[in-house]
Amino acid sequence: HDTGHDAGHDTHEHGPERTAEAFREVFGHAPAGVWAAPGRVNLIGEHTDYNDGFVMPLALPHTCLAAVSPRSDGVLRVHSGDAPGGVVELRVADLAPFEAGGDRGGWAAYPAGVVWALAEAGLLPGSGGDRTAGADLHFESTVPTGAGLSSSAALEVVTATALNELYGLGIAPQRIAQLCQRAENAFVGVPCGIMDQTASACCTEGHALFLDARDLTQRQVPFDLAAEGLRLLVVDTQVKHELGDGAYANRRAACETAARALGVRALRDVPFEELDATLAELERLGCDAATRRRVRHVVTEDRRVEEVIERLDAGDTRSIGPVLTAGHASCRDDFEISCAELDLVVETANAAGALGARMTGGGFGGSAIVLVEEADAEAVSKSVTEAFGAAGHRAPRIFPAVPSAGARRL
Ligand code: GAF
Repeated sequence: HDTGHDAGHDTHEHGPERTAEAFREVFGHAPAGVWAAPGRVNLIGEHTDYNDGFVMPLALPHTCLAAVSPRSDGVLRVHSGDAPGGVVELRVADLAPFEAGGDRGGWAAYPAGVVWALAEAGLLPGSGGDRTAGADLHFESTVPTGAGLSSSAALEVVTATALNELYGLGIAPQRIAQLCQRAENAFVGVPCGIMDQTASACCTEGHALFLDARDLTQRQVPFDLAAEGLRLLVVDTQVKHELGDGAYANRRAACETAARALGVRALRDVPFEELDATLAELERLGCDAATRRRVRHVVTEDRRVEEVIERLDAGDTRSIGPVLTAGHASCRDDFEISCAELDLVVETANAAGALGARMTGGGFGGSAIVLVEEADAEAVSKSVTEAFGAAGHRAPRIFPAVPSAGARRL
């Protein structure tokens, strides 16, 4: 199912009943319920979240499902229908962050990290001293992995959402996202921002989510593409370049260094109108050219998010196309996080009549998004697939990004 024009495998073939049944087969008893949390694409606002800036993701119909039952013996048992290795059994009291540079423990580190973060925050029953809360969890995901579509955030958020409800913790969705980010930063050891977890926890059907990553205020922005005869395609290049992980931390460090040099809390505090003066000041301060390009990306990208919102608010959805493409150029030339495959998607799609296109997510492979007239979707997809063939790349997976619901019980 991983070549050509893929339908996207957004629906779990046998639904929550199948996931519950698989849970029963693995653990020998029925789950208390089944929860879902989606993957995401980001419409605009890349590498702005950890600069306290703006992002605008939307949830995909692709979800991670979790069948879950609580335990009262402090034991955590996790099992994945998508990964080999059987049941991983851990004691909640023994959970500890992985050593820097060490083995991150594979997929199980994500749900384990969430349980650790809940315990660390004193939210798990018994987590004060005698930790008694535990859980059995079985996961099945349709979020493509390694495709920059936030399969890990979906895994984290579905875990937190299920435990929140099972233990009656009363944690609001945005706080769930923060706990999941804490798990990923401190337990798994990935220095991500807050966007992906927020998208998975807080998105709603038919909307893109505008998030201010500083004060965490949100706005659901109507984004009903079908009603306007438009389509947003996801093009999963199916490549993941090795330098990705280190480069993310490196870009983040460059942004933080520049903010410190400028004496601001984060690059969010550099007004777009003062960009040129700021870049000149950074040069005077001895800041290298690459770092100055990183700053230019972040400041112009925040402005592009505002521009996209203004255009959507004005009901002018088609006009966001060139803003998306400008965002790609900035990711490619200033932030330097694109790659040949992503550039090829954007160039080919635009040449074939798309309204705009850009890479989405962290970069160095993964996925691009393409905004097209519904009538042109087939032709544009075909052009991209053919261009990949001609360039000797593996065929991409192409499917529509239908703005879908955030985490929920099924
Ligand atoms: C990854 C991170 F997890 C996000 O926090 C964000 O920084 C994104 O890359 C880039 O916009 O998905």
